Amino acid sequence: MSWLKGMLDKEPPEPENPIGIVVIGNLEGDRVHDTPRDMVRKALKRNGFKVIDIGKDVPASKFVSKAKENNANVIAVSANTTPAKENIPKLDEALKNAGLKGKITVMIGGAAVKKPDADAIGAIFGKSKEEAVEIAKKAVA
Ligand code: B12
Repeated sequence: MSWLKGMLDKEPPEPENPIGIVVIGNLEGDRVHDTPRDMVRKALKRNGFKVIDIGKDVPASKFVSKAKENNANVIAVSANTTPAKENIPKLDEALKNAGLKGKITVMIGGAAVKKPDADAIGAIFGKSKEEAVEIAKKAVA
């Protein structure tokens, strides 16, 4: 499977002139599901974004500090387990503490979340990598 996956979906090169910067990770409580995040990261890179991947089981505060540090346009949160979904409100808190609330696009997807979970903190829900690309492109338009 990993051989097949590698053949089908190679890591795209870093874009030479990125159209925007995205920080992506699996929110704290999601310690294993890197496949959905990988798919979204690769789709974003293929579409011209510089993507900073901060990995799995990442606390909300780290998403925000990495976004600030890198002057990112978008925070992309993958939440594929219920414990990760329950940590979504911590993102809102971290954004407010950093003064980034309303100033950066936050998109959320993954098997454990639905639109109302994202709506609750004023984020945008995306159900696929295609929607992730669409949302990120709108954010930098
Ligand atoms: C493969 C898999 C695993 C693998 C992970 C391998 C890996 N390296 O990724 C393994 C076996 C390790 C695993 C473990 C567990 N899993 Co699991 N797993 C799955 C499974 C079968 C497929 C996930 C997958 O890779 N799909 C392929 C991707 C490409 O498709 P996708 O998920 O639809 O992704 C798209 C969208 O979600 C979206 N998207 C994803 N992230 C983002 C982010 C943004 C910003 C946007 C816009 C879009 C977006 O774009 C993606 C690409 O188009 C799902 C069930 C399912 N059918 O989804 C369960 C599932 C996610 N797992 C589940 C669970 C419960 C677990 C465990 C907790 C089980 C356990 N009791 O131990 C553990 C996790 C432990 C932990 N602490 O985190 C549950 C979660 C339910 C919940 N609400 O909590 C699911 C839904 C199964 C189920 N029906 O119960 N799992």
